[in-house]
Amino acid sequence: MFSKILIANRGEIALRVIRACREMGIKCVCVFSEADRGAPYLALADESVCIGPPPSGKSYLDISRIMSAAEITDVDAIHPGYGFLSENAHFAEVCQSSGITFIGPSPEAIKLLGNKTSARGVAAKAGVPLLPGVKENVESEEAAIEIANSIGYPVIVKAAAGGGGRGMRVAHNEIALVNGFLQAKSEAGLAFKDDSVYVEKYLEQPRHVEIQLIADKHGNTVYCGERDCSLQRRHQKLVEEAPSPIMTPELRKKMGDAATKLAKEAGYTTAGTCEFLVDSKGNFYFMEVNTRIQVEHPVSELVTRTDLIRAQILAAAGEKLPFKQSDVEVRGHAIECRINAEDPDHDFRPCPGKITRVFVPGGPGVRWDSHIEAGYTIPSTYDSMIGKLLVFAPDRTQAIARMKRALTELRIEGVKTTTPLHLRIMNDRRFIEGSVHTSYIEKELLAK
Ligand code: MV4
Repeated sequence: MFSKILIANRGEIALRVIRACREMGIKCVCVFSEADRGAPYLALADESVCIGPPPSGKSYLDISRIMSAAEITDVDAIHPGYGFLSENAHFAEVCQSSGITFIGPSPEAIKLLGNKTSARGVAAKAGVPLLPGVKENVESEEAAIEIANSIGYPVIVKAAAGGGGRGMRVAHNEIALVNGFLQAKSEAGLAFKDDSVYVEKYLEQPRHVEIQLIADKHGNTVYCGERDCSLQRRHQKLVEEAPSPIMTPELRKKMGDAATKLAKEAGYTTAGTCEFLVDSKGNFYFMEVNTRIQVEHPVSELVTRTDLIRAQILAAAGEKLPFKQSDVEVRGHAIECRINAEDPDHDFRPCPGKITRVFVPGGPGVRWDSHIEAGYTIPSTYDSMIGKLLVFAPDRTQAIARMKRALTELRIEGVKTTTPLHLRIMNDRRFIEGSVHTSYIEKELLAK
């Protein structure tokens, strides 16, 4: 097992990894930028090292600064958290060649699954359902039109190197397709330095359901149920829950087996997520693979009674998974609300600044994953998520009641937060019914 891990991240996920390390008896080093100097979570690490100025390009995204900190502190492994360098194959390679374990999949698996076109190839080989479309990238407007004519409109043009909704265009007819094709291509070229795009059937009002995977280096791959992340705004998730309100044991097994096969086909190890779009009839289609631990992993931890960060570290260290598929049972219901320092009344503009007062909810079935405290100043340099409020209850109805209670207890003063919007969602008829889709927040709830 590792004796010391460097955490190449900040905020709540850095704290989540510190907590896992402490419980596992592993020492940990936290790197920080000038903007995070003095942040309270740093005191909980065994060591902390300043790696540069606030801009992430000169700190949390600077591979040479992080590797220097790793060498100075003599760590065995690096945990990348989410965002920043977590899905950077080059960083995973640098770690490998420096003799430091990257706590994540191999550089080859990151590359293979990071590109949507090659990931679709892996999915096809593993027999995972794909939306109608073609296997290869689409090179011309004429080729795009030909595909659209054969699969029928609407279609979607997606950047092969994309993710999180960038470089995407929906087309309901030929004119929109030609424009969308050129726009997606130029957006992708600028954003990812790779302008390849592909075309597939556009699914209207789908749900976003993702399968949590964990795999060791001995060929054991296990899925830990699913999360429903349909409630998003501009591709930023707001609320996640497990199980999905539309799930049945049969569908879970089908989706879980499909994701497991895909992971095995890719030689995947450690923690990852296979994302699917699900239509109103319960048909599911491969969307993409996230080769990192995700923000919303705690909802899966709660319903499967696992510690995914611990399992991820064990797997990276070459140990066998501490559980097998038959040990993983989905029980109860978990909901997560992302608490962002944003003003929902002013187009969700970020509200960095000093938090003057905090009251953290507690009581039965409440979990608060956050690095904030009263007196903490939220830097303006990074994302605005300041905490994740989670509840766990025997069923969905009780989980919603518990979340309403916890949101009412939560007090964060000094900055605006998304808490009132979450209360509105918890009281929304369509959310309560479980009948939302991926455009619900933008097209319906916020449009009201
Ligand atoms: C789609 C889709 C409908 N049909 N693909 C958005 C993020 C990117 N990973 C893929 N996305 C979508 N792909 C087909 N063929 C709808 C979306 C989509 C979406 C998906 C999940 C969660 C929120 C979303 C919001 C808008 C569009």
